[in-house]
Amino acid sequence: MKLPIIYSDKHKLHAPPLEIYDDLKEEYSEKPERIEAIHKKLTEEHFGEFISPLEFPEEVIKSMHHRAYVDFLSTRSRNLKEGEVLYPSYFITDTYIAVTPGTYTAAVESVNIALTGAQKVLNGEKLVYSLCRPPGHHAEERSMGGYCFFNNASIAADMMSKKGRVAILDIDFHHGNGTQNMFYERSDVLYVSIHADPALKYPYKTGYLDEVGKGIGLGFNKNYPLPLETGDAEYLPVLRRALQEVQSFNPDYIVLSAGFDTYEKDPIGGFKLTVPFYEAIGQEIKALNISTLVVQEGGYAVDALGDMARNLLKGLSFTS
Ligand code: Q9C
Ligand code: ZN
Repeated sequence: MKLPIIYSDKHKLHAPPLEIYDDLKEEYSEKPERIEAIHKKLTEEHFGEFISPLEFPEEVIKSMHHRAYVDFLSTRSRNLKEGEVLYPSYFITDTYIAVTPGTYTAAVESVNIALTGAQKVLNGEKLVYSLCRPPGHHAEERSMGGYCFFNNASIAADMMSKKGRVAILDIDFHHGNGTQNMFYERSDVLYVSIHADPALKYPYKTGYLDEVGKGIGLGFNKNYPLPLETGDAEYLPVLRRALQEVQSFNPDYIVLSAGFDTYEKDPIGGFKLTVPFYEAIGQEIKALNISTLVVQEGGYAVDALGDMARNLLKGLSFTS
């Protein structure tokens, strides 16, 4: 049985030229080539079967995002003329992110990719890869940020939570502030994240050890902030502890927010993980023997993304 990989080329509609950072304009790191590099590698290696996403009603997005934010993004994006770029000042948590005429369509498609994957896992697939772009884990209920518009993994996890217990494991280099916030006061979805110390790296405001959930959600949020320069050897025991946390929650499903910006040569990261190590990460997760939806988040070293994705999936695969 081939690994289902949910993919659409509509992400190319979102390709802002520049991001603004501390008053500097630089190339937009979150570019279409990222997903195309992964698509190309997995195609060449006949790794998995590419499947187009289904369409889901906008109301599903509005079940996790405030409708005023969704409507704002929809209107502002679609009212732009070709070639226009908007740097919004509302419903946003930082200065990097840019909106183009195709942004809303691409962001909705990214959610559809996650939801199509979620549905397949609910229907009994043990492993599905949702090749989402734009990424999602920095998107909060009423704000975009960190290259993210809608929180693909959270919307998928919420849908899956109606059928069973869901643990979200976030291994992107950055803390998933959006995902944490969305489930902070819930006990039916566990959020566990391993990421760079937010005192030093984006998103700065969240991702600290003492954020452990609130109210009924107390104890169902767990952060593992790590120092810069963290390598394979230091990462592995932390991953194992995080996975113990996941296992003791006894989930029916795992949603893996998979970022490859932990890679040693990532241009905006700061860890030192090597390309072969992503297979070990996959194997550790697979050892739990829990149905897993992999949702693509960050990762900006375009030339190595295909190899990292293949290695992670190889480690996660039950067949090979
Ligand atoms: N000039 C994700 O990985 N900082 N988002 C960029 C580069 C923003 C990353 C600074 C980091 C956001 C999904
Ligand atoms: Zn990231």
